[in-house]
Amino acid sequence: MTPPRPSEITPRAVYASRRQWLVRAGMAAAGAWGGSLVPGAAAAAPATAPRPQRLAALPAVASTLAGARTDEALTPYALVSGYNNFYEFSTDKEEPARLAARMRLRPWAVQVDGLVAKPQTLDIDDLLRLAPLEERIYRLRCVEGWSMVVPWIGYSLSALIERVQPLGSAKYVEFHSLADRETMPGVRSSVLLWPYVEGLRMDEARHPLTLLALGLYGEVLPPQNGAPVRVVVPWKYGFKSAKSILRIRFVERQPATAWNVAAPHEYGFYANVNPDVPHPRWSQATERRLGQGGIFAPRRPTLPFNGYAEQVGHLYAGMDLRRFY
Ligand SMILES: Nc1nc2c(c(=O)[nH]1)N[C@H]1C(S)=C(S)[C@@H](COP(=O)(O)O)O[C@H]1N2
Ligand SMILES: [Mo]
Repeated sequence: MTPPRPSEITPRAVYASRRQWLVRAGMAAAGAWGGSLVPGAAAAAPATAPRPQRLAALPAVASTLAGARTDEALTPYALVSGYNNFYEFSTDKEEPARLAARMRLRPWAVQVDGLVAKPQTLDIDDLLRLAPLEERIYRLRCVEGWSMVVPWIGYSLSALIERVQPLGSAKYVEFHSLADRETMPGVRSSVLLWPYVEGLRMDEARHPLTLLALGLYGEVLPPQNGAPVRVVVPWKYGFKSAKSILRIRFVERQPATAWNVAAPHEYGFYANVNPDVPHPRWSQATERRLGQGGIFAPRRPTLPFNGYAEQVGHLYAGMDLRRFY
């Protein structure tokens, strides 16, 4: 008998109880869910009710990395998976949850190439086996002024980077998302150039907090959150965290990234969360935490580097963060 491939392992009984605990812990701390906050999401089941459909369980150990835990309340699963930015499907927040169900997630392979000694193509089973899966609770701050707290599952992108052995000439990493006209209606619109491309400087990509995410809340990623594999860069605005990645390319020059190309004066390449640098059309000084208190709840102050300054501030020593926004 051959051992099951990692993607086939679904020890539900073991993990379900833990997941329920996670959900309950989040809800208890979050208090009553402000249904008025996200009108469309109100149609979805509240996070306390059992979800009719469970995704495959993805066991992980709690990360011990500095910055990967928080006492803050988790954003309820219903909001994490019901209020999404995924422009390949729609510019609406509630539609991706419905439309992304059409995505074809298998087979899926990520091409890792460019300036590396060992270019390779890794399928999802390869990625699930590449390093031990950790649960990391990160804040995600959208440039639009809302934030959430998510128990992601994955491992440091650096594990994959070590595997392909970048050449000295590799200074940046590019992430290319799926752009499938058959299943993604938004790709027919010209709101962005497709595929969605994001990028990081090499030291940012290698920082241990930069997560290659394969799941959340104890399960594989819901399609609308960027299944089957995405990055999560917690100190940057959410748009840096590219979803549904097909290619990771190591390059010499700073990549042309989707939002930077679409509106260079509004969205910089670095996109570090910075309360002192307003977006040209609105302040970035405060944010609204999804699921907490509705639209009348006081906004909370946004922290430099989204609260991860201690871990990542040194990456930008000497840089003018008003110029490199
Ligand atoms: N491919 C792709 N990646 C993407 C986006 C997108 O539209 N397409 N939206 C970004 C933005 S603006 C945010 S805030 C986060 C939202 O992630 P979530 O839906 O899991 O909360 O995904 C980012 N990654
Ligand atoms: Mo965003």
